[in-house]
Formats: sequence, C-alpha cells, structure tokens
Amino acid sequence: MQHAILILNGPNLNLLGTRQPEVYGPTTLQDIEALCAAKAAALNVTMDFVQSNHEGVLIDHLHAARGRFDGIILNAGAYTHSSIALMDAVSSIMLPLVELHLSNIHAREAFRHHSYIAPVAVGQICGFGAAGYALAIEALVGYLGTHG
Ligand code: DHK
Repeated sequence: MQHAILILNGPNLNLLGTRQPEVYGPTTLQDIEALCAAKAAALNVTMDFVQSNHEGVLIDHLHAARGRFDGIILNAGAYTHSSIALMDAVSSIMLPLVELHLSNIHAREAFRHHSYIAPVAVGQICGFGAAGYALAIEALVGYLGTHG
C-alpha cells in the first residue's frame, strides 16, 4: 500500500534562504519542497507540502489530515515552544508525527529547548539543516512500514 504523508511548515519558514542563513542554511523552502518530492518518490510515498505563518491554519491542516494522510512531518517553527493548541491538535488526530527542525534547538537559546510537540511526536530530528527533511521522511516511512 502506498502511504501519503503531510509535511507541514510553520511561521517564518517561507523566508528560508534569506532568513539568518548562518542558523537555518542557504536553502529556500521551494528547494526543500523539491528535495522532499524527490525523496518521497524514491520511497514510493505521496506527499503534500504546506507552509503557514498562522497557528490556526496549521491546526486546520492537522485536523484535515485525518483520513487523507498516514503520517505527518511538522516543523512548527517558534510555535514548537509556545503552542499548547498545536500539541492538543497533534494529540487529537491520532496520526504518527515526526517533529523536525533545521537547527539544533537544544544548542540554542534556553527558550528553544522546550518543545510542546516532542511529547506527542514519534520522535524528533533537528540540527541537520535541509537534509533533515529527507531524514524525517525516511524515519516516518520506516515507522509506517512497521506500525501501519
Ligand atoms: C525554526 C524556527 O522558526 C524557530 O523558531 C525554532 C526551527 C527552530 C528550526 O530550526 O527549523 O526555534
């Protein structure tokens, strides 16, 4: 069976490429989407790739994923560190989710060390820049292969 995955990107990630490249790397979100499409095709899964700067829109995407996707990769941006509402949405939809960050949030400011997403995620990938997206797809597809 071919799995479908949703890759959801939160606030300010639309600015990748020009946004603090020393932290987030030189790759644009459009380039990352292309990288993800290639990885998904190689692993024989379909994917949707979405970005929003709005917490409620991200929650709407999580709710709408039920019945449409088998798993989710979420880079919630700064909402990772603040949003109980996103955490509750992830808990509510009962879909496996991989938490993703370009930067190593544990090596940065203390306020980035806490994640509301981590307790409701299958696992977390951070610190590998754009390559983390491909790693997250591999991790999620591997998880789906053994869990559903
Ligand atoms: C992206 C952001 O926008 C930050 O607010 C997070 C995350 C880290 C990232 O590394 O992808 O703290």
